[in-house]
Amino acid sequence: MANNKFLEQAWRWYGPNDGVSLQDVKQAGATGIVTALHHIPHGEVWPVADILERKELIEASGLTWSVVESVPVHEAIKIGGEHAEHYLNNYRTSLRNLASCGIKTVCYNFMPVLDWTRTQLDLVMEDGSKALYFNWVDLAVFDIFILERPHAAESYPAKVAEEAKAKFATFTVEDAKDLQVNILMGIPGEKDASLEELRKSIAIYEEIGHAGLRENLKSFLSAIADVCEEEGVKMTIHPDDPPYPIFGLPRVVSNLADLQFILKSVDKGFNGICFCTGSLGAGPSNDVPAIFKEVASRVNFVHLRNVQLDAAGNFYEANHLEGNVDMYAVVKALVAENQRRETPIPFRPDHGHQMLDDLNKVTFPGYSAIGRLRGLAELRGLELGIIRTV
Ligand code: CS2
Ligand code: MN
Repeated sequence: MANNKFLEQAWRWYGPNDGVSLQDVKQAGATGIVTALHHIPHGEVWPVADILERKELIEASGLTWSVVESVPVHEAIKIGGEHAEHYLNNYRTSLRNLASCGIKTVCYNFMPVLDWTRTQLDLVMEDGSKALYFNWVDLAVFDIFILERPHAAESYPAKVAEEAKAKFATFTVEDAKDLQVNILMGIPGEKDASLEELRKSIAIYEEIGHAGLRENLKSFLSAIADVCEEEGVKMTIHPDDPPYPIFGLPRVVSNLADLQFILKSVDKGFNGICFCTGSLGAGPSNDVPAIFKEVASRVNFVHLRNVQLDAAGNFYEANHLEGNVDMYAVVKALVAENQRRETPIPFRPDHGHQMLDDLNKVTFPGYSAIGRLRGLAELRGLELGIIRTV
């Protein structure tokens, strides 16, 4: 059979407060909107009226709300225990409400306390554009000297701990503040974590550990299974970013073994994956195209992004077709999977460089318009090339 089905091109939009308008999104050529009701505190029910209002706004621009990213999983669910039940019920209600409005693909993550973590948000590239960056020494500076986590220094290679000590000695108060802000930064429009909250959570998760967090993820999936099956909701879990433990917090969505464990733990179609190439690609031993092929049938949403790693495991976010992830191989496998689907798989350019006119604007880190527009344009060209030549 000839390849003739195209992926759905999507774009993350943070809602009416996003500096990138829906018209901008149309000009970028995307048709699907990925958004969330960021104004609703984590764990509260998403009311039908709010969902419909957002949906109508999107549709009035001729676009479609194709994926919710994310319905956040409240910390009480991740840590389990007495308050989990209440938030599980709320989550179920939010899913039902979304489904009743026809919105049925939902992204979420199961990272303790922090969403993605970077140490610098404006690393200057050779061409003058700016990228997000993760550096182990900076992470250790924060962990050992700002967060002051007990025994933190022992969890780093001696060389990293030494360099962190030397680096912190040169830090001004402002440097320390900037690093803290970068590391604790949350999703735009949502609240950032605080040092105190992070310290408390670290102690709680120490008790829970890797096995406990896996168990709590399984309980979450089991609790929403009937709602998802009845309503036709597809859940897509986003990988850990970066895909290894930081600050001693457990990670359960970091590699192929984790993904396979999750899919098997509740082995039903609703339990799927948001395949984020940049998050998985930051793991030095993750072969991203190979992982995709193993789990392809359960991938219902895709983030395409690239990372450039160095020998120490530090990484910056590279242009979409550059870096360590073989994007050609990923998109080729994705195109093949998409031919087997009735509805196109949505993908979005996940982050882009701050570049051109966006350098003069205040933008959400990773989510300026022009860098993502470049990424989307390159990716759709790659897809077309693959489709026309295979
Ligand atoms: C996103 C994540 O910007 C990003 O890196 O991919 O923040 C993602 O939205 C969440 O982890 C999914 O819950
Ligand atoms: Mn992602």
